[in-house]
Order: sequence, then C-alpha cells, then structure tokens
Amino acid sequence: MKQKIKFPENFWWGAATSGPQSEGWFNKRHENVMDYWYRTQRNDFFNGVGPDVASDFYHKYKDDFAMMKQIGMNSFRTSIQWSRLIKDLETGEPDPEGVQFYKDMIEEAKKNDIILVMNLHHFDLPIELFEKYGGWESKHVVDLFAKFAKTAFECFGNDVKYWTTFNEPMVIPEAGYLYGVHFPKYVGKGKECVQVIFNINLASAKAIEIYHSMNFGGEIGIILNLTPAYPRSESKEDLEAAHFADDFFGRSFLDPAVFGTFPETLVHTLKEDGVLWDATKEELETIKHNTVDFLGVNYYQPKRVKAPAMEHDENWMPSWHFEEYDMPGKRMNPYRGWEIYPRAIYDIAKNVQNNYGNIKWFISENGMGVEGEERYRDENGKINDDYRIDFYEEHLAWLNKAIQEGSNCFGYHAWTAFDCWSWNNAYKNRYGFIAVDLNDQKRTIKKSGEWLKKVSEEHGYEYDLDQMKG
Ligand code: BGP
Repeated sequence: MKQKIKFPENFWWGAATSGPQSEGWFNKRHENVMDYWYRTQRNDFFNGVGPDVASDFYHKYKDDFAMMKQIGMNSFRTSIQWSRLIKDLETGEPDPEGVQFYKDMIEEAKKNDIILVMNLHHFDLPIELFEKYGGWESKHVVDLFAKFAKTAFECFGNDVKYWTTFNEPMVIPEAGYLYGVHFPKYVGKGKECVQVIFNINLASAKAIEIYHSMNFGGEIGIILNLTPAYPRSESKEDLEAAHFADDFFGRSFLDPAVFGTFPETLVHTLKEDGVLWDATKEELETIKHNTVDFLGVNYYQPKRVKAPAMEHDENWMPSWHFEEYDMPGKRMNPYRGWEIYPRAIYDIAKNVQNNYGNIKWFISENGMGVEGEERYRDENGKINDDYRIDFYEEHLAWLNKAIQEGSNCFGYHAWTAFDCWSWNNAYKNRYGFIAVDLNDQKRTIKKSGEWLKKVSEEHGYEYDLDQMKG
C-alpha cells in the first residue's frame, strides 16, 4: 500500500553539476587537465566529444536557472573553474572576465531563489600546475590552491553562503594514480597516490582556514563519495579487507574533514608498508584545526570487497589489502556498469549519525546515467524517464528512513539538472532532469523534471514501501 514519504519543509531539492562539465571553454585564460587531455587525445572520449562546448552553460545560464526553478529546484551546486577565475596562477590574481561571469551567474541564481552551493575543485587542475610542479603531488600546488580559494572568497563571499572545497577528492588519486582512468592516467603509482591524498586534505584544510578567518557568516564543507565497503563474507579476512577499503577510500578524507585526524589503523598500515605520506607537524596541525561545517555525500554504487589474493603487485598498491568483489546477482545499471543498491544511502546516513557526531549533511549527488534516452521521447517531445523516477524514489525512501531515525540530512541533490559532459563517457549516458540536444543546445524537461517539481512542492511523494528492494 502506498503511503506518503514526507521530508522536512525546508529540505533542499536540487541537483549538481560542475564548471568543467557544463560551461564550455569560452573565454578561459588557462586549460585544465581535462581540456588538455581532450585537446591532445580526443579518442579517449566517447564519440570524440569534449568539454569545449559542453552544455554551453556559459551562455545559457539565465535560461537554465529559469528552467531549474520551473522544475522545483530550490538549490543547485556547481563549481568555479580555477582555470577561468584566476589570471595569474602564482599570485591568485583574478581574471576580470572570469569574475564577471561568476558574478552574473551567482546573481541569476539569487533572482530565481535558488540556493547556490559553490565548489572549488571538481577534478579540474590547471594543466600548467601539473607540467611545472607535478600537480597534486606538490605542496606548492597546495599553496596555489589556497590562493585561488582566497580569491574566490574575496570575489563572491558576500553572495555565496555555502562553499565546498573539493568534489570527490579521492577520485583524483584513485582514478589518476592507481587505475589510469583520469588524467594523468598513471597506473600502479601507489606511493604517489598516498601523497596526493594527504596533499588534497591539506589543501582543503587551508581553504577552510582562510574561509573561516574571513567571517562571511556562511558555511564551508567538502563533497565526498562515501560508498561503504561491503565484505563478501563475515570471515576475518574479508572483514579486514572491508576495513582497509573503508579506511583508504572513505575515512582517508572523512576523518580529516570532520575530526581533523587520519584513521589510526590507516596510518599504521601505510607506515608498516613503508608508503606513509610526508607530512610536517605544522601541516598536521592545520588539518587538525580546520574542519568542515557540513558534509556533502555523493552516492552511486556500493563497494564490494574480499580478502586479497596471495600474489600481489610488487609495488605498493591498496590491492595488497583488499580486492574488488564481483557479487553474483547484483542489480546493475548496464549503461554505466554500476551496481544499484539504494540501501547504502541508509547505511551512509547511519554511519554519519553514529560515528561522525551526526554532523549535518546532504546527498550532493545521486543519479542514473542512461544511454540512448531519445528512444523514450514521446510525440510531444518529452523524454519519459520512468526508470529514473523509480531510481530516485527508492533511494529517497531509504534516506527518509534514516531521517526518521534522526539522521541530520538537510537535502537531496541529484546528478544532474541538465544533461552535462561526463569525463570519458562524454554525452553517452544522460543524467539530467532536463534533456540537452547537442545539435542546437535546445533544452526540454523530462518526466523526471516534472516529478521533481511535484516532490519539491509537496515535500515528498506517495510510495509503496514494499518496493524498497535494498
Ligand atoms: C561523479 C562526479 C560527477 C559525475 C558523476 C557521474 O563521480 O562527481 O562529476 O560525472 O560522477 O559519473 P560519470 O560522469 O562518470 O557517469
């Protein structure tokens, strides 16, 4: 039987995107690593489509905000591109055109009563900083990030009340240094990966320190991908593997963000393995004293793990301690190749509630990328994405259960508002509430957009709890 799943009246309903995935290259002073990668190796991207035009948010933001309001969004996250805002990367001096664009865009959000969450880094390091200094392996780059952050706060601190330092920081070391799927496409650089984890934590803490010292009266957080690691079995070995995977992929950013410290078990293991990061006492103090005001959590898929094989790489890799477990019978999104497991949202919420002081948090990304959505377009031009509505309703039901039990969750952002560019997959899988036609950049609201409007107006939706599969 259906019943009303009710959310608080002031709950955030919205969606996220990022500068590099939506704006397009227009009028930028610098290239970021993705721009560079696309310019030099187009074939790495689905159908050879890159971030050069993306969804042309640079020119279309006014229409886009109007449409976002029309579908009931009361909040929206995007990011400032370092490579757009900053003219001189060494001093942090802003570029007037970049400042103007973001000022106008922020103003437009305000006009539409949309709360803006502004993120500072979404995998988009300026390429020069990689070429000159080795990117996130360098502590100098950490300081340059702090200068960029300061400039961003100076320019927009009065107008933006919610900031985040990094989006899914773990993806940078993981995808870029272990598995070769993001720039710089290194494979098996475990030790460097560990240093990058530390450096990004330090960069985040420095930005938080600067923001708090400027007294704008707003809040600053971080966006983490906190997929729990589920062990194959309850055996000691599988449980140890899950503990390591949670330490390495989750708590390596979560603990410093909330408590200012790294998990002891992680530090111990990395030390024993001889790959612990280089850190000074002063840097550790900076991390200790500059923690977040709130958390954003991106959730797409769970991590399933098992004990590692006896044989492993000679060079240190996290696979010394765990392996991915391909669980038979799992529910899949075949287009993205990701498991669908809505219950994990509940587990994440309980973890934050029970083990992280019930800090306030929101779902900052959740979504389902689907290929070939044109086949669902009806004679009126609307894409009927019922599968996406089902996906959201099931995830939201689990989130709601956690909120009923006291989880301090204040909002739900989907990925994404209007279809946007997606790293290697480009525009293969679409995620938006609003469809984007790449031929003419025309936007049309999908059925899920209409659904969101209703949910946001009614603070919930009718749902049969028997549909919660887990
Ligand atoms: C998250 C990223 C987003 C977005 C999303 C969808 O990890 O924060 O930037 O891209 O995943 O994933 P994908 O684009 O790989 O399909």
